[in-house]
Amino acid sequence: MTILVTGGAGFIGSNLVNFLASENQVVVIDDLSMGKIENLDKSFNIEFIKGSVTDNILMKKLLKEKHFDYIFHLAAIASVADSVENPIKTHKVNFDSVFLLLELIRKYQKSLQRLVFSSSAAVYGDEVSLPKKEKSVIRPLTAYAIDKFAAERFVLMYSNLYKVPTSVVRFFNVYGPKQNPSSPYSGVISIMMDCFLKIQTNIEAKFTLFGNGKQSRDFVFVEDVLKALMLVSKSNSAIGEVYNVGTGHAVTLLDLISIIEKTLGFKLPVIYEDLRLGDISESLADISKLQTLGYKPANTISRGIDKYIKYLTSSNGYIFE
Ligand code: UD2
Repeated sequence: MTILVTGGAGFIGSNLVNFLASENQVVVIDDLSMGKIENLDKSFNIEFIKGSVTDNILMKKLLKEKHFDYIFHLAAIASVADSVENPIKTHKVNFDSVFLLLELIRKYQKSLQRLVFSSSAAVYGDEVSLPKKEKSVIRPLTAYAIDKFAAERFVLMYSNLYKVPTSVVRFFNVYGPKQNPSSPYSGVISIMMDCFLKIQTNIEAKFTLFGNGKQSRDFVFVEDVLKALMLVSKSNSAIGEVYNVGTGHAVTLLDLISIIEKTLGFKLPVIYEDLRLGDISESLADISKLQTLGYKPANTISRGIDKYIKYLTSSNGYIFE
């Protein structure tokens, strides 16, 4: 198979690309704004193109010249805070690129088996009912969430009106190897792990906890996310459908810290600060729809943390199960 992964040098993208490259030809497009070329395995099956999904000329050339069996659109400005600061800039990446891709697929990719668009639990906003089902109230509160939801609707519309085979996944809090901890809005587990690595190498570091730590999230290990992506992309019944990707279990940040401390055998130094503006207190996915495709998350939070620590402390890289 020939597979295009946009944002393929980023966190979820690179894990997906390395996994797919064992048996497929994978083309990666990434502008390396957040991703890193080092995230990608050295493989003859991976072709890397440095460029932006917002570059109409580049995207047209790519979609016109190559034929893809599957496309995973993972390129995005992932930081909600960036979308609040720069809504026009983030709109170009998080919405316009999706629209452009859909049009190019409609014109040039007649044999595409699936486009999987990655959306986010952010579309649910601050509506309090839990767990979130795909049919729960949508209340997107930021440019990021509105762009994701609008793009979702276009992706589904192209399936309904033009018979482009598409599916949408809504990621909850994904964590695991290759997540970049460089921004304060990076995934909280990557920031904790960065702290841990510094302490291990005798660099002073403290973890800043926003709020009292009782807020909870549905943290899903990237390996389970890859399984979800495979199931959604391969299943005919997933065409024109939206799926939550989580575990169906939530943990509080305080519980998370004690799980990490137990695994590491030492305390994480914590500084408490005020809750972030707009922070939601609880998030939890209802994954029953994804389960109908055969999804079964294999990693509890303890197991995922354990694997993540093994990855960080091993020089041999990480082999997915
Ligand atoms: C996640 C998504 C975001 C959006 C949102 C929708 C990630 C990385 N972000 O934001 O894109 O979809 O869900 O609801 O998946 N925290 C700390 N210290 C830190 C960093 C974070 O205490 O150094 C707290 C933070 O205030 C929050 C929790 O940890 O209560 C999780 O933060 P996050 O940034 O990992 O993810 P979240 O749920 O805010």
